[in-house]
Amino acid sequence: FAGLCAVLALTAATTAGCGGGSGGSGSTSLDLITGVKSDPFYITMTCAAQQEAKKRGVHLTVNGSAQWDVAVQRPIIDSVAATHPGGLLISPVDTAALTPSLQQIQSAGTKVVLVDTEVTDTSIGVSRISSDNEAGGRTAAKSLAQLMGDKGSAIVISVKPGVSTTDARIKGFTEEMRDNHPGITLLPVLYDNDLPATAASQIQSTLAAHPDLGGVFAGNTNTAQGISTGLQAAGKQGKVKVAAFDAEPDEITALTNGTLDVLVAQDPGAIGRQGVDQALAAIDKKKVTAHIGTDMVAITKANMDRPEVKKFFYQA
Ligand code: T6T
Repeated sequence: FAGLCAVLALTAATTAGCGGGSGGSGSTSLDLITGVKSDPFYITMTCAAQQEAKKRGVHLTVNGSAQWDVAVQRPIIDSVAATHPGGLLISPVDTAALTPSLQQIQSAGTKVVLVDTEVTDTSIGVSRISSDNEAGGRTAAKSLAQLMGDKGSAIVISVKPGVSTTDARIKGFTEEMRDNHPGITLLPVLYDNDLPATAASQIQSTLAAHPDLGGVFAGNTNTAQGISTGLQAAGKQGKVKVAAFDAEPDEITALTNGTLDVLVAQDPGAIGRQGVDQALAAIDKKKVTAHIGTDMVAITKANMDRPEVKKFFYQA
């Protein structure tokens, strides 16, 4: 996945892969720390943020964790704090463990904007920008239930407990199934630590224990990739129905070949653009919006060629 934009984004100052330059020569400096730097969701967010920073004439430095891990992201936050940026856009990988580091950078004067993921402490951040993940989880449940004819057993595989976005997706999914699709039995949720190989082996062991498995909800990109691989290895692609979050290139391929059935795509570009705008509004003492919800769309094989749907495909 390490596309040109991602590679260049690591160097922060030069970002030609995203359309030329990370920012202007103004004195305002912003930082962006994403969840996982090689994830197409965050690549798409980063490129849009860089374009917006350039348009607004500010410098944006980009960082991201190598994997979904508090121990990897915390030192990045702490080293950015030492540079005293005007604003920090961050996707924290945990709802609680990073709060002390974020409190520290915020109390030193940096305007913090939470992009995509959030922390539970509501005193952190001048603005929070994300999809309505709970609603996305409900959409996934409705689509999956329909594909399963409202009967059979299904499983959720997701990243880790303590991630605001994916926890909200699981909540929306399980509540929708419980309240409106009683014919579907949910197996206990499994967590893959954002590792496709783990998701692949989890789906294969689930199939071995429950050969009647009818449906899967994949909580994000890496999970969906692992589930696709696992179902293909077990010869179950197309037989077990899958609803997944996100729309990165491998997921689009899997939708085309019938391994995945529904993708709940987000608009990471809008999250990145609005993140820059909200941070600058806070720095300039202008009106800041505390919560911004961005669009989502459910993509299927039937609608994936429409331009209004294609614009949600992520870049890599
Ligand atoms: O689903 C996105 C993001 O919204 C989530 O917080 C973490 O996983 C992704 O980056 C996709 O891999």
